[in-house]
Amino acid sequence: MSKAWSRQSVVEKVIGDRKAPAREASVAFAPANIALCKYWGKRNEVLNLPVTSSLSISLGALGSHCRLSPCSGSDQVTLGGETLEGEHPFVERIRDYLNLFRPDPEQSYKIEAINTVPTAAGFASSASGFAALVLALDGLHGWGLSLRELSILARLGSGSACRSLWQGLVEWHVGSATDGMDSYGEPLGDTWDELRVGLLVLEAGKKPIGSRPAMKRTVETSPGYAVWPDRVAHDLANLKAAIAAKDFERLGEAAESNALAMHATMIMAQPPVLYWKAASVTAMNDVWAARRDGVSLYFTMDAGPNIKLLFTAADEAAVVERFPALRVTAPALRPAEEA
Ligand code: 2P0
Repeated sequence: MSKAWSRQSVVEKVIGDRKAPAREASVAFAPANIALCKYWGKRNEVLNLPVTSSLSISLGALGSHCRLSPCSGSDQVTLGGETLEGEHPFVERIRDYLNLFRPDPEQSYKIEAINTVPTAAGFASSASGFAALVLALDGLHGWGLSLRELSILARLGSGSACRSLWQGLVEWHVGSATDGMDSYGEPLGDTWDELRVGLLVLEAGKKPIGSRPAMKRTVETSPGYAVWPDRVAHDLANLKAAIAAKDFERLGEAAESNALAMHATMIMAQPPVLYWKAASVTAMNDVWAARRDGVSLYFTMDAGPNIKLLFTAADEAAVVERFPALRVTAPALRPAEEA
């Protein structure tokens, strides 16, 4: 039988015996990312190893800033300048993650995080948050790890965080190793300056179920999940071909269809998972109406009621006219190393 890897043993394998003295503080930023081909389902829940590969686009300046410094007593976490109580679920999740990295058990950290993604509106911040935290840890401890190694560590905090180490288009390779050493993000060489992502905030309330339990329930109970790996293989190939050819319609069709297929697997779970609100369905119909009117506009949707619009610079004015509240980002200008 193959060894069941713990997160701690993976961290030890990645960091090895790098032991530089901790610096006084370290700051880092990581962008949020939106998947064009979704990550939905794990083959290993401890290491956040996915059932399939996925492909995302990072959101430029929208993401998480993190300042990390050693402190005494217990860990201290501030978010947007406000101190979070020790029992806050976010603090518990960060503390649990930091336990993997403390040079000695007495070492505590002060984490000052600022999100520039609209978290209250249900846009994912765990991806950029864990990616920024792992970058800050690397800076604080002077490990000098590669972005690929940091991607593996970020995945242990939140799966989609492994795609947030880079700007631009990023593929998360599914991998097959039991320790997950071949399951990390990698930026595509391609850039696409004209691509735009619009964030459409429809509902700011709390979600009925978090994406982690929703994903698990889908894998365990949805008969629709059986078709998901084949759909991903098909959509991923289409997306890559579309990106290589700068064929926006092909990209939009593949991304929209992939998001709907993911939601179809959830709707077939028992009990069903339905994140859509009336406003979500209205927005989908508005997107399809725009397409009938000749605007090249597509949507994608994650584990929440909000919609992300995909279009190109050529249609930006027409899209904003139809969706005046849209927050537009130009996310894929160049790979992160050059940004
Ligand atoms: C994605 N989502 O590819 C998909 C689409 C939500 C819908 O990645 O349990 O917060 O921490 O690995 O990364 C959300 O899942 O889940 C997500 P964990 P994560 O963006």
